[in-house]
Amino acid sequence: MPVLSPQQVADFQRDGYLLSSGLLSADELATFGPAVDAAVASRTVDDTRSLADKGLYEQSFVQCMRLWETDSAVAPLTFHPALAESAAQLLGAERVRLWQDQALYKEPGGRETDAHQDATFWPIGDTPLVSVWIPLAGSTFASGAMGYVPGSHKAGRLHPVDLTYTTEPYDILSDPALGGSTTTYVEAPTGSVIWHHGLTVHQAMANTTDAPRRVFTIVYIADGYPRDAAWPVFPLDRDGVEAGEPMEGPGMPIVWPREPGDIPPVPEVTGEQTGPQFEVPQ
Ligand SMILES: O=C(O)CCC(=O)C(=O)O
Repeated sequence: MPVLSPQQVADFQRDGYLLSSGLLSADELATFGPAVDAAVASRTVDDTRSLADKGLYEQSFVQCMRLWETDSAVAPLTFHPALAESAAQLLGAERVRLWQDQALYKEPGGRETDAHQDATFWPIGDTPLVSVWIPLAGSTFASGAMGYVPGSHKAGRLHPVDLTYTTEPYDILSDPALGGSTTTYVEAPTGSVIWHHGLTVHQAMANTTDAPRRVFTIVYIADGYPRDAAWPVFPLDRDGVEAGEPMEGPGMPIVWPREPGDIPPVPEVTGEQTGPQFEVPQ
């Protein structure tokens, strides 16, 4: 019995995003929330900078990647069967691989997340890609809700946005391909998650509350697609995947189908990637 209904899949295909509930139980949230908190605290223990001392990218969120590789209490969330099966439905794929997991904690006072498309950061060509955005205690307009330009995934790959401000970021919301469409912001009640297509233009509001907006995301790709180009990207380079070769390896394990509780071995070289996630291809 598929997890998502045909109507939910159709809504996702039309809009490029989908709010869904019932995939994570209250007990699971009560277990995974503190597990992700602990992982983020451990990864950031040496970072004593105030928000004001950080660059614009880091003022949007604290980003801790590939937590499944270092934190065994988080790994069952990364390989959560109902999430992985839902990803397979939305990707229209029989087999699905993990691209990455990450915590995105927007600190109190954290600025907005600038509008962008995810897939343009990576040399994956037209490989189907979908993300699930899991607010561990819900999200509100005040805490940093996500927003999506409905239907923007149909515009194809637009110019990548330099979220790190190494160069002036592309104003993707003004791209003619979006036809003037604007962002729809979505609050996610506790227990719900939001899916977005790899080409959906999305952004997030600032966190005006005095508590962090605690989010975990999992990014999935359909299995069986080749690397499209040689420009550097951590998961492919670590697993020695050359342009034209299938994207597979210990850092990109199959998440669906997979037996419940079967967590793959951690890749030999562990830890966070060295560069920023949102590296703009040169
Ligand atoms: O959580 C945010 O502020 C941004 C999330 C995002 O861009 C993503 O999940 O692709």
